Amino acid sequence: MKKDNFFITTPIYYPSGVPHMGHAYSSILADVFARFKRIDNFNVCFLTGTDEHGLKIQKAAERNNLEPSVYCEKISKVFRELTTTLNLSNDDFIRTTEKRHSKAVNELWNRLVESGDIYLSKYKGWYSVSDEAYYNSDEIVEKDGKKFSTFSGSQVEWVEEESFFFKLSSWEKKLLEFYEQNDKFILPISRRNEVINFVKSGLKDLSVSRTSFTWGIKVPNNDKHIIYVWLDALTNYLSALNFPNTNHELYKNFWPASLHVIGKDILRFHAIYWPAFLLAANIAPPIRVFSHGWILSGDEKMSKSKGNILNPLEIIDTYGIDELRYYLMKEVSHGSDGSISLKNLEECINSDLANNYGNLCQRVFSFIKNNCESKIIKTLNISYADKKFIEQVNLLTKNLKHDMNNQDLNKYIKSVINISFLTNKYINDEEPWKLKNNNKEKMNNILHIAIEQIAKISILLNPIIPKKTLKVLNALKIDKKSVNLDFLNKKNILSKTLTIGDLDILFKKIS
Ligand code: ME8
Repeated sequence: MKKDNFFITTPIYYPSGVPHMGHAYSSILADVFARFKRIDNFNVCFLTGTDEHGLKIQKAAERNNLEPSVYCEKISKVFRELTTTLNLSNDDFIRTTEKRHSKAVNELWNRLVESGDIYLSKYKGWYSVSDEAYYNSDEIVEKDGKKFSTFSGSQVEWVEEESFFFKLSSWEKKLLEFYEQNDKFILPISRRNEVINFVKSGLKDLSVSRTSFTWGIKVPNNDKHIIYVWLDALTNYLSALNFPNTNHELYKNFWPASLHVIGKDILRFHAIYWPAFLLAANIAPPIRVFSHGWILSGDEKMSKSKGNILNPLEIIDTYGIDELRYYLMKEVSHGSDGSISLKNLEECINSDLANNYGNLCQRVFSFIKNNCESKIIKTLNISYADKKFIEQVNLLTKNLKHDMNNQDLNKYIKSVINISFLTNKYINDEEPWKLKNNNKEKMNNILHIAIEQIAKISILLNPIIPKKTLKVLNALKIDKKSVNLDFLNKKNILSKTLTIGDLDILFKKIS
């Protein structure tokens, strides 16, 4: 059967400092969606990478006394290593300093020139190097003689220079029509409304080249101008698919992108500029932009400039990668901001992983090992209590695909962990240990029903905690190929006669 294609991306990261929890969060979130689509039998392409041009990076290189290319090589490697540390399943890692990328950017630029959407003029206004963004005067506040963006809090500087402009203003109406026709182009809905209101308030033409520095892609046939880093960076989503070779398999299979996962700070670029560039260049816009909130430390965005970073690497060393992945996905509400702390992390590991899912696996596996020589056979029909339990589980699995397909991961996790809770309860209520001497058949049945749920829960949690769930699935002799969602169509996963392997402690309780 031919699989449907799904192209999912993370933002490409600025290699301007060490990776922090915000980066980890954005990447893991996209990874969970990518892994889910794979077990839902989609042909997935998952892309991440580094955004290496522009003044921000040039300045970071200067601070480190390195040539920008040498600096980028070094820091991009750190981000590439992060993909392994976070156990990301990305299929590609793109760098905007690669040739395949500049080729695509050049082509996009030329198309915009040909369509008459680019003209030469002069930019006079505010610019934030830290955001690589232009701001209107009504988005600026003054504090201690310095100017800041009200949107991001970053310092801005006044810029006056010759610049090419993109006719963004002429795309206002078409963008509004596009949002109207594609009502799930921007999720969550609150962000969609924000974007629509911003566009309705009027769009100004966008400066898309700079002349005051050199680190970037040159405007074709013009050595003086460097292409605006956001026009450059956004194009990575196309260059990874071999654009402008639109006959290439990757491009044919995966464009338009199914899902760009991004933070709310870069929503304007993805939900306004990006579709406008693409529409102007006669390229289909992506299907969806999902904008997540910020990870906060206390009440503030976690960021290097604010010095309030929880280091993901240290947390992984102490608690484990699956533990961090689960915590970030469960605790941070994906549409809005979320505050994280070590205390909450430990509570979450104990309550959901150690006491709930981990305990369920451990108690059932060790019971079967100790009382049934690791072998169980299901012979009886299901009882009324079994039926009731299974119905409850089915109710909880009913909307799981829908939740994931709407990026409602919080709801998804809540349902799955509830199945684990119910399975623990089922065992408590059914008390298989009391049947050891007088009704082995019934005891086998109960254990089989419980372990079938463990298999289901492990598959459902696999996109979030891939390492630990694979341990359980291996012990159940479920091979990688069989880790998929086919069981949601009412199929049982395990055979009636079952021999299980050993399972070590999955999650240590933190005291
Ligand atoms: O924006 N909480 O790169 P970046 C949650 N190069 N997410 C956070 C965060 C926080 N505290 N801090 C950062 C860029 N992020 C551009 C992207 S794409 C064509 C170019 C998220 O390294 C942020 O929202 O500054 C963004 O989605 C991602 O990390 C990369 O941020």
